[in-house]
Order: sequence, then C-alpha cells, then structure tokens
Amino acid sequence: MTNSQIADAFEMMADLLEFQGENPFRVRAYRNGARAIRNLPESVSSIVNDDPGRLLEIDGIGKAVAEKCEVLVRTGELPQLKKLQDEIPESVLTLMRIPGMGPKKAAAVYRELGIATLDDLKQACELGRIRELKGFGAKTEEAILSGISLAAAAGRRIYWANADEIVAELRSHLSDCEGIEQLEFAGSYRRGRETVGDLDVLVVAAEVDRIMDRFAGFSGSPSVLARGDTKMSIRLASGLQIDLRIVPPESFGAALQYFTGSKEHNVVLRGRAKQRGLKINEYGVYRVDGDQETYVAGATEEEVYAALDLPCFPPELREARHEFAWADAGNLPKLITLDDIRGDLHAHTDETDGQASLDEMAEAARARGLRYLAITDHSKRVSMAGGLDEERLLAQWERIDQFNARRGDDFTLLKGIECDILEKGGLDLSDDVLAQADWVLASIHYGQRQPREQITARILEAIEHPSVSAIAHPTGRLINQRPAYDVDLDALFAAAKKHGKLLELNANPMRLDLDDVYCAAAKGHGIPIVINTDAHSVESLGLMRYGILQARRAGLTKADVANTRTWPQLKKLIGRKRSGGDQKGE
Ligand code: DGT
Ligand code: CA
Ligand code: CA
Ligand code: ZN
Repeated sequence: MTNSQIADAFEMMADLLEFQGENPFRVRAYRNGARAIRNLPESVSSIVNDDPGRLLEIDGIGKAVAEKCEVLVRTGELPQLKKLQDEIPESVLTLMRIPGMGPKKAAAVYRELGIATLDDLKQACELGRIRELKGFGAKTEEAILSGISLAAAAGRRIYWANADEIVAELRSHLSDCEGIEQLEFAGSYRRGRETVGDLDVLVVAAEVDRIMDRFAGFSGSPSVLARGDTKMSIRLASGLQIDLRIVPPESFGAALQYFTGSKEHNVVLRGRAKQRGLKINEYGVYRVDGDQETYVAGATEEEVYAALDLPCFPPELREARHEFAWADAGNLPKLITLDDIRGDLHAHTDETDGQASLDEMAEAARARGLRYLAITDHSKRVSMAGGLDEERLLAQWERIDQFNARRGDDFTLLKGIECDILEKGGLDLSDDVLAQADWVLASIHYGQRQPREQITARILEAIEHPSVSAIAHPTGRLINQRPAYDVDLDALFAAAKKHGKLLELNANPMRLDLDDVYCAAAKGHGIPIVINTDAHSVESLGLMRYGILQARRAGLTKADVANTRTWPQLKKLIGRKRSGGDQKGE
C-alpha cells in the first residue's frame, strides 16, 4: 500500500467520524495521521515490515493511527472503516467532497432534508432550500452550487504526483516478474498532465499469463475488470483504473506513441500519415498500396515519428496545441529540465508556518545543488500562520546576513517575504521595509471570492508597487478543490510586462499555478516565469520537479524561466526593468 492510499483511508475515517458527530479529538488524530503520512518521505509499509514501533516516533502519528497502519499494511483493509462505510450511504461521501461543503454541512443536509446525492443537493440549492438551514445562508448556497459543477468536472482524476507514486510501486511490483522485455507507462501520466484519469501500461513480454497474474496481485487485491489475450484492466481500492497492454516488440514504439496520446495529437498524426500515403495505428506505420499494406516502422517511437518526417515530440507537448507548427517551422523548443534550475524563490521557515528552521532550509537547498534560496515567510495579516510584522522580518533578515557571512561562499540566502495583498487593497508591510528586501513576492490569501474588478485591481496595484518582484500563485486555484480567483489575466499580463515583474509557477502539485496554458500565455507576453516550490519543509524543496513538468507542458525553455539564472543576473533582471530598461539578451 502506498502512503497516499493509507492517508486516504485515514482521511476517510476522519470524514465519516466527523459526519457521525464523533469527538473532535479523535477526528483530529486521524486527520493529523493522514497528513503526517502524506508528507512522509519513507514508505509506511516498509516501516511496518521492518520495525512498526518506529511509527510512534513520527510527528502526528499517535497510538490509534499506528495500530491501524499495521492492520492496513498487513491486511489491506480496516474493519472500523468498513463498518462506517456500511452505515453511511456512499453517495453522502460525494457530498462531503464538494468544495465549500465538508462533513458537517453534509451531515446537516442529510439529517435535515434527507439529501444524499449530488443531484438532490443541486436541486435543493436551486430551490433555495439550503439557505434556510441553520448556519447556511445564501452565500454558502451559492458556493455549494459552484462547488457541485467543479466536483462533477473533476470526476475522480488524481493528482499527477499521486499517480507517480503508484507508477513507482507498480514498476517495482512488476520488476521481479520474469520475462518482461520492455515496460513503459503511457497516457496522460506520461504527458505530465496535472491530473490523471487512469494509468496505461505497455509491456513486451513472452509469457502473457505470467505477467497478467502478477498484475492481478498488485497492491492488495484489486478488482479485475477485464482480462483478455493482450489486454487487462484492474481497479485499485482507491478507485483508480490501470490498463495493461501486452504488445509485440515490432509494435512497441507504435503502441507507446498511440497510447501516450493525446487523442487530439493522434488525430493530427493520422491525417499527416494519410497525406503521405501511409497509415498509422497502435501496431505500426504502414505504406498503403491499393489493398497492400507494408510495415514501415513501429519498434520505437523515434522511427514512428521519423516515418512521418516528424521529430519525436517530448510527451508533454503532445496536446495538438503548437507542437506541429513548431516542428514544421523547425523550432521545437528545447524544454527546460530540473538541472537548469539554480535557485528557489519561495520558501517558508518555522518562523511562520514552515516546519524547518532557516538554517535547515538553507542547508537543504544547498545540498540539493541550488545556489540561492529566498526565504519568503508570510506577513502579519496571515495570522493563522503566525505571519511576520516589520520588526520580526528585520530580525529574520539580520539572521540571513549572519548566515551568508558564515556560509555564503557558494550559496546565497535571500532576504525575502511573501507579502499579503490585503482585502481592501495595498500591501501588508510598510514601503520602507519592503524596499530593503532582495526579493518580494506578493500574493492573495483573503478575499478570494471578491468580484473580478476588485480582485484584479488589488493584484494590479501590487504589480505596480516598486518593491514587488513577482506575484505568487497568481490565480489561487487548488486543483480539484478550489477554482481560480475571478481575475482578469490579460490585464495582469499587461501590467507585469509593463512594470517588469515576474509571475510564479507554484510547483506544489495541488497548485501548479500559473498552469501550463497561462505560462505559455505569459511567455507570449515576454514575461519571465519563476518556478518555486513554496516549500514548508525540507522535503518539499523536492516539489520543484512537478513545476518543471508543468513548465515543459507550457513549452518553456531555460531562457523563459528566471530562476535558471544566477542571482546576480536575476537581480539585474528585476532591478533593471524597474528603471525602464530592456530585458532582451539575458
Ligand atoms: P486520462 O486517462 O483521462 O487522464 O487521459 P489519457 O490521455 O491517458 O486517455 P486514455 O487513458 O483514455 O487513453 C490513453 C491514450 O490512448 C490517449 O491519450 C490516446 C489513445 N486513445 C485512446 N482512445 C483513443 C481514440 O479513440 N482515438 C485515438 N486517436 N486515440 C485514442
Ligand atoms: Ca489514461
Ligand atoms: Ca486508459
Ligand atoms: Zn508561500
């Protein structure tokens, strides 16, 4: 079982217990456990197998959770959870997951109005029955209604980062199966989409039965949805479907190309094949001569694309957006890689809501090979996180100076801040303090549902502020959870361009904000992107790779991303534009 599956089980326990009105401390214990496990760099399964006593040493894991971890890992299920799931109609769970709803509100509508399905809830909202419930109101009703459409659109798609964990597990599960000659994961996973609907695995293997048996034994006992001669599908307990296809070696490249997709990319490809008197499908590329078909290519993806006079597109670009035009013009971008990144410009410490100290974050960044890290804790308005006022910020900067004096030979800690853009407009810290920073991120945490003009005006004002370097998570969306602010992005791009400000691609796999499409738009405006982890712990400095994937989907190159530069170069970039210079040639 993966950590995320175990965490899901505890989160489900917490939701169901809370739905039942259980003691909040018990509910909290499961939630904390789920979070601790989700953030854990080690596998809970291996801890249970090696030395279960060690579970109790993990922050956030108490006795109840530790015991249930053991049961889960050993048996693949949790009797208490099963019992709860039997008592509460499953459809109610979908109500709890609507953004703006939660277990308490779901329990209230179930209890008071007998609503147990999304459809009933939607109807009740439209009839204005929800606003009449105690503790609800018209605003909540409206939020629930928009949450319903978001939930419906999101379906059961999982975050790419979770898919990646499952892929790693399945790889290792299949790795000791004899006779596998080639194995590759295709589909949206390979294209690096931010969410994945199902996983698609391709295998070249001599003995089909052996591999199918092994596949059926993955991760507890998944339900086998179908098992044929060359194709098999399973569904994991989490609901995720995995499709396995066994293909002959001479078709492996063609199958990999076909099942990587996207469907839209494949449609264009088929058209191009036809123009050349060729036919392409998941078995290969064929020359068509009357009713005679001759195999031309199929063993590798490279030869499949070459047969159509095309480069082997990076999977991230295969969305039928610009890739064919780029290939025709011979200017397919050389996409950014993780190695190109020199620094991280968004990180928190335990001075606010981060988990590690300033020194720990700095040393961890250095150990990852970064040359600079901006410490950007929250400002005072973000009181929940213990945000910094001017005095505490200046004290932190003094410690940063001391760190650099002591350890700053080949690494620089930058004096930064994530300054809140206030609800009423304006920044949360005084101008003279902000002017002393190396790096200022401005971002919105409150008033996210304000009307378009208001929220846009707030962001534009921040962009115009002389000390602001970049806007962090510019749209505020949380994938599958919360829609973007209603912000006028064209106005935002125009202002960023005019004032020489950068825009963030927040690498957190639940944010990825700006997304691929908007990053490409920003690039079109000539606005440099900064890819930041927004790390709240030493481990989460590793989130950078998710941001890189999204940047690649946007077609960004090393030159498009500001934190591939050295700090002196980057400093010039943000400084020079402020006095109206030209940023070309960096
Ligand atoms: P997902 O699973 O919803 O996240 O997205 P994909 O892209 O992985 O879609 P999936 O799993 O349905 O199919 C995998 C790939 O197989 C898809 O990207 C392209 C290819 N494919 C599937 N069905 C068709 C089809 O009807 N026509 C074409 N041209 N390609 C298809
Ligand atoms: Ca898929
Ligand atoms: Ca599929
Ligand atoms: Zn942050």
